[in-house]
Amino acid sequence: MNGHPVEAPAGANLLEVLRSSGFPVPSLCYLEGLPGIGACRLCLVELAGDRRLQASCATRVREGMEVLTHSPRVLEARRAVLQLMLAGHPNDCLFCQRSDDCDLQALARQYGVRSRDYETDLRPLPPDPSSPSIAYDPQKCLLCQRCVRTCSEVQGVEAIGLVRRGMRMQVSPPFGLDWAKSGCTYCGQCTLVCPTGALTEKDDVSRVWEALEDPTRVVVAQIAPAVRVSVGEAWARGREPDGSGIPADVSGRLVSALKAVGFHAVFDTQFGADLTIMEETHELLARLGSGKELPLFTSCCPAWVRFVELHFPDQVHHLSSCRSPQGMMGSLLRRYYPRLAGVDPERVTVVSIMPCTAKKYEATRPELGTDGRSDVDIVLTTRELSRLLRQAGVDPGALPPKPFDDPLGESTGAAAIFGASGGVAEAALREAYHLATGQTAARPEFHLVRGWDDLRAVEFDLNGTQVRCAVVSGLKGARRLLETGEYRSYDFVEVMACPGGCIDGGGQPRHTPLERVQRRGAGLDAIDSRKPAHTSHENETIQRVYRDLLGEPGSVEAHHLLHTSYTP
Ligand code: HC1
Ligand code: SF4
Repeated sequence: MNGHPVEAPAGANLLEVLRSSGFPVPSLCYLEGLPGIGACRLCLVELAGDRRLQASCATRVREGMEVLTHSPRVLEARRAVLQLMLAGHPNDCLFCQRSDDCDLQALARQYGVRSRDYETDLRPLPPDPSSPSIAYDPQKCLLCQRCVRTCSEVQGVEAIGLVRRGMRMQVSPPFGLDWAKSGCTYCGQCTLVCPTGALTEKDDVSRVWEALEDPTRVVVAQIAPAVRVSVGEAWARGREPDGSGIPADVSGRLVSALKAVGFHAVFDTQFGADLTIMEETHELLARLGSGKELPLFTSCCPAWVRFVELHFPDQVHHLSSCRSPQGMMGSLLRRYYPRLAGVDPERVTVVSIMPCTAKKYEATRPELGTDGRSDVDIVLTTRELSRLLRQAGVDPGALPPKPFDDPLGESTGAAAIFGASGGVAEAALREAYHLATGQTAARPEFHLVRGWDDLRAVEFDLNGTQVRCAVVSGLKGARRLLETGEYRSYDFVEVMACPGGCIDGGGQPRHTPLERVQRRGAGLDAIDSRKPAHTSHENETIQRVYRDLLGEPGSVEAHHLLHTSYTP
């Protein structure tokens, strides 16, 4: 490799071998873990004895091969490829959402492409604004197919593909359907891999500014579990408290920052997660008792709920009737918080800060509001939160932490782990054990449901009641579970649409290697360990809300405010 001897297993992917040998060959189409398809032509290399340059992502290593990764021919070819990509690309980088982290822009800079050498007409393709979560601008699309392959080969959803030919080729759902009418679940994994501004979260930052600037509005925020271990990556790197590389919990700094931006109060979605566990565990034990509608499917991931509704409508009765923690919090912020704070509920604007694009869609669903009205007004992803704070000129890393506002800011460790795959199941098992035995003991074996493979199945004995649990991470595994009928072997099934759970949600910072996703998960476990309580009923505010408002888990009022139903 460039004159250096390198050892690699025969048949290994050449691009991977080059990258791990210190030659970071560029690519805009390659996806780690999937076969290379040589679509973007940027990973071209020169092979001794071969007249043509070869795409390294689609080349296998063989004994004795001699590879040049930056010969004059290679560099000229890469510049030409970039020039051709830019020729058909809109010239609006200054205004593009990806302006600060566009892979195409970074490569143009790296290869010294400083002028537009070819002019062509832009492709006559309008954007698709139909999805409440994801925006697609075909003019910015390089047809690299990362999104298409992520949707089909990683997620098993197959909602999008390449359609038409020539200048009119674009990514689209089949039959010219809108994204909103397609099989897209809004998980947003496509927005994590898009190299340009073609696929992005729907940007709602300006709606937050409008609310903050309106003196009649009382603007309150809730922050999801997974955001506090990812958003600080930009400003907390190297400042982790114990040097372990485990991300610090930056929720206190976020509370300070949001207050500085103008939010009236900042609450914790983890309170909603504890409440979800109270309701969902009650529902699980009721279904186990009656033997009906088992298994119970978790319902806090809106992309999974939509996946079941669109792709397996005859299974919707398995979904828990519980709204998600975001939804339960929304309901309380509309009805309980105004009563405590003495404000007119009509004046409250609820903003959720989520690691997730699908939560935008969830907030618009009439089934997940109360009396036909949405309980969450605006959802910002982690990426939009960073933009909001940048626009405001607020540096959370420099602010002293503040606690969440009372009383909907209290949470147990069980709520923190919601953000990683298996966390909802582990939290529910802790509570179910308490309900079955009256004890609140640490049960380390419940941790067995956590992990990184796409399906984990574990059986537990809860005081004589056997509970067969399955935890699925990623929709590809979920499809397999439902298609094969394997789901019938379980009593309780947790599915999170994003591989690894919300810590690598579709609204999280991009370019995250698995190792950093795993550190985010370790960050949530560290929060769980530091909390004085690890089981949801130990949350004293939860007990107070049941006394003041709801009665008991599963009550009529709890159903009115915290549950929903889905129709096939
Ligand atoms: Fe999630 Fe959840 S864990 S779904 O990923 O149940 O988004 O973090 O907020 O609602 O709590 C997301 C995360 C989040 C909900 C909780
Ligand atoms: Fe959203 Fe989390 Fe579901 Fe991903 S796993 S779609 S981030 S709720």
